Amino acid sequence: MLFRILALPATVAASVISPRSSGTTCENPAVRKEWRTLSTDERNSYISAVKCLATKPSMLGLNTTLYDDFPYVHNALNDDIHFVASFLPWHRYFVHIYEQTLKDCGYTGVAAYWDWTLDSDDTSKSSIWDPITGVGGNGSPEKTVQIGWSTYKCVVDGPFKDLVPAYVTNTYQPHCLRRTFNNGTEQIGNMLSEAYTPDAVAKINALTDYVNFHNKLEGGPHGAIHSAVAGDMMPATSPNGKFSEDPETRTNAYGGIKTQSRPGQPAPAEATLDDILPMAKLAKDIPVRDVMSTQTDLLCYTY
Ligand SMILES: [Cu+2]
Repeated sequence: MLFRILALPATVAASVISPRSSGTTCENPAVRKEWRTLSTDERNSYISAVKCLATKPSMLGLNTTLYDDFPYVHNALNDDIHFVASFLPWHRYFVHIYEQTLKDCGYTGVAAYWDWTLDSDDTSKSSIWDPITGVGGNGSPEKTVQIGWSTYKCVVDGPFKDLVPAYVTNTYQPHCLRRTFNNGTEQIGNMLSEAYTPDAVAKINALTDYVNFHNKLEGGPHGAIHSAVAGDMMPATSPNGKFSEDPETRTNAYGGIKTQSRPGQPAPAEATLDDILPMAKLAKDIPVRDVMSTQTDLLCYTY
């Protein structure tokens, strides 16, 4: 998925807003699985469904594929959904829509995620990059693509080596799937893993203030993994948004800035649970409060 590093906004005090009095239930939540715990059949089924998306027409009326709708919408809304309060609920809903769309393409399994902490000892050697059991490896210097002024390395092995993503921005620009493992330098090194060791992530999960939690998560492990894999990032879901260790008090903890803060502009409004998550026609726009719990009819999943 496309990602651009943005400046962190000034921290704004969190407000805890009264919870939703909801009658919805979720009797049989889907249990999302870490990639390595999927069986061979489950992995193959997931990969086939992702490839299937790339054979179906856009649901947005674009001339590109259903697969491309996701990076397209993510990029189109980039400034509305990053470094703002709605970062977590928006991405939670986005992953849900992605999961539903995979099901429409024949996937019968649960959403898969990659637990980065398991690989933080040596991320570049992770089995997630295996050409057979994973999603293929680092880009190769043998096959590159020129985009603008830059040259990028293409993924040449694994199930997505022939994928042709259409967008880098929102302009049609078909290209190979790109990855350039890095440590913030020319070196692969430890791929910025200090930001997503089990210890680093546990410290963030222990934060009880929503704004602090969200800023540290987005700016820390989330930003590090995007930067360290680089290129187009990987077409898999991720386990962001797990702020549920203490559901009684934390499920409806929400607050912070509604829009990005910009120098010279008035201070952004305070975010509320009634704010609408824009989905740019990918799905229905819904209020933040509808995705604060994963145990509802709408989402109905757990980890
Ligand atoms: Cu994003």
